[in-house]
Amino acid sequence: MARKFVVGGNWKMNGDKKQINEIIGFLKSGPLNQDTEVVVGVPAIYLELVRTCVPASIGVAAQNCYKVPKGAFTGEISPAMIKDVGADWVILGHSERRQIFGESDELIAEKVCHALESGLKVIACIGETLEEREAGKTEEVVFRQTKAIAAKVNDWSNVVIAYEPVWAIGTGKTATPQQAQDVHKALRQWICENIDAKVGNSIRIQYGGSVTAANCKELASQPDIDGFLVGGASLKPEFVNIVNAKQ
Ligand code: G2H
Repeated sequence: MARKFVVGGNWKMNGDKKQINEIIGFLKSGPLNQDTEVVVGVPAIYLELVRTCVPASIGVAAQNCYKVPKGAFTGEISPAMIKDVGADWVILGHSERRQIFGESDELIAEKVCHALESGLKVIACIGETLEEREAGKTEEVVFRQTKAIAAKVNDWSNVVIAYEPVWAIGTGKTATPQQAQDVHKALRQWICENIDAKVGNSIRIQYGGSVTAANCKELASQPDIDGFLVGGASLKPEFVNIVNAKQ
């Protein structure tokens, strides 16, 4: 079965009610390609507001959650809470969580496992740093990050992987379509060989890292790129063009 193109907007720690209204405005005007699944990753405090205002066809994601349902974890939110306010996705393992907040492969895997068990869909982010790429370790790193998740997760049907090379995030330096395709293809093959061929062929792998209206079409034409996770450009009307990138 063909993999449905999926485009996520990761707003990160951006937006206030005024800006969110503007974003909702261009999402509603679209038009958005009906064959593409769209998800917006929203700061936790605005999840309920956004869920109430965006069309039901657009998924709403938290940008993080903890690995247990409730308890003495000051400042954290649980998948149960995300579901309680009507959101249905969570982005986990973003490189900013890994690098700034020190999240390990193991913690991310535990979060992915608990989020899935709680009924959320997960965008699980992986990707190498510039140092790792230059040392020829790109595949080793993305396979290791995926393997950590595979150690805890059996059912991958509600998982989307976002391959986001850290050197391309927010830097304006996009991976070339060929660089991205090479990693996506190698990762799919690794999943086929090490997890399950059915999972490898059906799992959607997004590319993330400085995706814009200007570079999205060529990236979208690559056979193993099944969508995008978009940061900066998801706050602007050009996000509509990125949603519509797949021809
Ligand atoms: C990568 C991406 C969204 P940007 O972090 O996850 O951000 O498009 O700003 O590079």
